[in-house]
Parts: sequence; C-alpha cells; structure tokens
Amino acid sequence: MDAREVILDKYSGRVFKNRKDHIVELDETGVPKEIAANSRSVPGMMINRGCCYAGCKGVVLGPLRDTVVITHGPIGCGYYTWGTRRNKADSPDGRNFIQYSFSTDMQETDIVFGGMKKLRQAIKEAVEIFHPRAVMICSTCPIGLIGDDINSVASEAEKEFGVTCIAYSCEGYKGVSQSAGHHIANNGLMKRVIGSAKDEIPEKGLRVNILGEYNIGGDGWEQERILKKIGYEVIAVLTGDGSYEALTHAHTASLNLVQCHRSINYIAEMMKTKYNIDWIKVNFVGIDETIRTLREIADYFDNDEIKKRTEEVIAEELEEIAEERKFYRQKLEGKTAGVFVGGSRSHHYQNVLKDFGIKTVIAGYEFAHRDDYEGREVLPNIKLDADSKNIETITVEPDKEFFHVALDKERFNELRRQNVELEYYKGMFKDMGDGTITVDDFNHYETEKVLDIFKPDIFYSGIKDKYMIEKKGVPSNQLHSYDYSGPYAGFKGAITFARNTYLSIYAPAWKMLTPPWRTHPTLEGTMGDE
Ligand code: CFN
Ligand code: HCA
Repeated sequence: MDAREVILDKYSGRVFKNRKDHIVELDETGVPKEIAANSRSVPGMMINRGCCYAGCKGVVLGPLRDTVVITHGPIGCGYYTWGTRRNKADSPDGRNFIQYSFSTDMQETDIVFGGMKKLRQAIKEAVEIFHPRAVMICSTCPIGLIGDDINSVASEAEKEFGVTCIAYSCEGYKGVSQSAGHHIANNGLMKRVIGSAKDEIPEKGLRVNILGEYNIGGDGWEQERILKKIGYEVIAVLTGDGSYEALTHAHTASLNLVQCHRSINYIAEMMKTKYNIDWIKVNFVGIDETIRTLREIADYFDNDEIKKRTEEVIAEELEEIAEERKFYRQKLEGKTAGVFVGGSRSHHYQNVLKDFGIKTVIAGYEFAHRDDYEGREVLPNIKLDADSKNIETITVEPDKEFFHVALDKERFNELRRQNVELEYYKGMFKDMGDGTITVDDFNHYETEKVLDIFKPDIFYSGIKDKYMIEKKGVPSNQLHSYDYSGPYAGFKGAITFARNTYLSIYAPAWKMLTPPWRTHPTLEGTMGDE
C-alpha cells in the first residue's frame, strides 16, 4: 500500500469516498494533479479550520488598529478570539484598540426579543469611550438565525454618532471555512473604505500597498522597512498594523503587492477594475523569494535608479545575515518537514525551508481553493513580449496586464516555442517533489498517520494540533502565531525562523522519548524477607 492508501484504509465507505480526493501523492513530473478543496469537512473529524466569522473579524478586520470591531453575539466568540492572532500594531495617533475584545454579550432574552438595541448601545459606548475612526460590526451565528437587522443599526448609528459604521453578516456557519469571511470583509472594505478619501489619483510613482499582510509577529514591519530602505512609499497595508485612515487613501498607490494569496486577492482584482492599479503576487517569506520579489517590483517600475538601489539593499541585507545563514544551513541541511497552515503559508514557507536545505515532504492547506494547490490558469491568445528578458514577468496583449508566471524556465520556453495557449502553474503542487504528499483539510488522525509514514524532523502547524504532534515525538512549531516569536519575513526574519527551527529540532528532549525501562532492565526488588 502506498501512503495514501494506508491513510485511507481505516475509513468507512462514506468517509473514504469523501477524503480520497483530498489526498494527493506527487511524482517527479511536477505537473499538478487535481485535488478536492474548499468543501465541507466531514462532521466529527478533528480539524483545524476556523469559521466565516474568524475569517472576517479575526483575519481581515481585526488587525485595523484605529477601528473598534464589535462582535455581535453571545460572549463566547468574542472571548475565544481575543488576542489569539498575533497581529501587532503601533499607536501613532493614540488609537490602537487591538488589545480589546468588544462584544454585545447577548443573553437569552436578547436572543428571544432581538439584540438590536443592545448593539446600538454598544456602538454608542464604543464611540464615546474610545473615539475610533470607524466601527465594524461582526455577526456571529445566532444573529443570522434571529434576524437582527445589523445594517439598519449601523446606518442609524453612523448618522447619530458621526462615525463610519459598517456591518458584516459574517455568521460562522456561512461557507465551509474562514474563506467566506475573507470575501465578506473584502467586499465591505472595498465598498465603504478603500478610496473613500476621494483624493485624486496622482501620476504613477513608487507608491505601493501591501495586501494580505497581517503583521503577525511584526512581518509587515519588516517588509515595510526593506521597501522604504529601497525608496518606496507604502501607502496602506491591508490590514496588518493597518488604519482606516490609510485605507481611505489606498487608491493612490501605483502597485498592489499581494502577500497572502488567498485572503485578499479579491481586493487586488477589484482595485484593478475600479482604479486601474496593477497587482503582482509577492512573497517575502524566504531569502531567495524576498530577493526575487524585490527585483520583480523594481522591474515593474522599470526605473534604473530603483533597480540599482534594490541590488544595493539586497547586498547589504545579505551581508548582515551571511554568518548565521551559513551556520543554520549546515545544521538544517537534509532535514525534512511537514507544513500545514491555512491558505497561503503552507506554500510560502516551503521557500524558506529550501533556503536552509530542508525538504518539504508533507504539505496541506486548511481551507485553500483548488487554484492555490494546482495553480492552473490559462491565458488564451497569449502573445509574448518579444523583448521580455525576464521570464517571471511577461506582458500579455492586448491590455498590457502583468501576470506573474512562476513556471520553470525550461517548461516556459518549451511552451513558448510551440506557440501554444499558455497554461501556467503557480500553486503549491509545482514545488512539491517526488514522493511527497499533499493533504487538504488534514484531520488529527491523518496527521498522526503521515507522521508515522514520513517521519519528518519537524511539522509546522497551529495550536490545535501542536501538542498532539509533539506527543508523537515530533517537534512542532506554529506557523500561524510563530510561537510568540517573529518576524519571519524578509532576510532577518528568515534567520529567526531558522533559529527557532534549529532550537526545536536539536532540543535534547527528543532524545528522551524512549523511557529508560524500555532499554534497561528494571531493578528487581526483594519482597518481605529482611
Ligand atoms: S495570517 Fe494569513 S496568510 S490571511 Fe489566512 S491564508 Fe489564516 S489566520 Mo492562521 S496563519 Fe493562516 Fe494564511 Fe492568508 Fe493567518 S496560512 S490560517 S486565514 N492565514
Ligand atoms: C483562525 C485563526 C488562526 C488560528 C491559529 C491556529 C490564526 O483560524 O481563525 O490554529 O493555531 O492564525 O490565528 O488561523
């Protein structure tokens, strides 16, 4: 039996039928296969996914520092999402509310008679006490069931208190994971916030937004530091250490850099349509990937000064990390890893692992969509720019849009020679090698199985399975929260990541997994005849 069959072997017919298409073994061709993704989990399985409310309130809106986000519902959802996501934020204008948990704390009577009054009162208190730039209202499951009209409360409160109030019907049960919540949050921000300052769009310049960077462990700050050092102006970050204020001016940027490829790509596309802002997918996780990303941004602006400065900054940053980079490479080369995170990092982090010679043998996303795995896209009638020297960025006629093509060079040239419609892959599969496995929406049973079969040196995941993994004797580092560490982005972040990986793998504890009585005879006692 191969690994996939071993995992599926114990399932009942019905579960087998569901799970078999979520597990894919990869071969050496690197050509993506199909996988089932973004579908409802099997009831009763121990899985790591969050819900629609988590995606809207926790992921996209929560990191906005000058905005009060009120959880409308019984206290549980507000309480259990309080401070669990390590989105750091500064307080430049004294408005930083991310340490708080705001909730209407609905009681049984509110469920019976409706919670709209309570919501109105909560908005009033929040505005009077905190003076936020905006108030966001996020519904939890019971609200959708009892039918509170949160939109009317929000618009009345907006008139009465003179502060932007936006309501999001992001009840947890909607959709199959947090992904539905990302959509709902994105739509609200796009409709009401982005571009609302209405300032004129200036000439194209070195102004960028970073989309899908939530400043976990300070990642966004590290990216901004590097970008500013080169000479870019960062107009807005969506939404890590983000501010309502900055978002209202986001339409004045000339390029959108999309770091998370799952939660916010919708906004990139909407801003392209509405404001004609180009976007490129970037990745600041990993040394080589950061270099590639910085060069790609410089290529986009096609400015010699910036290209030169980019190379200078890359050289400086590399110089600073050279020694540690070498040390950790020596220690980690040849190790193997499993990576299972939500919707983007399971692919991004394979790059930083590669920087240090670690092979990813197991990977999976909690809730990504098929294109995040397969990355299969077709550009019909493609006509390549004949002068395009850079294989990674090509110009596509007729509307001169930029696409990031992450094809390997040989395959790209082959297609080019054949002059075929270009089908290109940019998902996780193309980077997964021979004899590796990809599992969508891992459950705890399947995680245990892959640990038994692949015996990775480390498994990166989240709080829900970390200790289960460690109880099996495999070190597990968290890639959602970075285990209270970070930043992991950029050059210096890659070193912090490598250091934490090194400390985990080399911890003496893993040598003590076999109890002494398994290897040494126990003392034979004498009983009773002293
Ligand atoms: S910070 Fe992001 S990078 S936003 Fe998304 S898909 Fe979650 S909260 Mo956890 S760590 Fe994770 Fe990604 Fe984008 Fe975070 S891999 S699951 S919804 N995610
Ligand atoms: C979420 C948030 C989460 C959970 C992390 C984890 C995060 O899914 O709602 O399971 O360890 O990054 O905080 O993804």
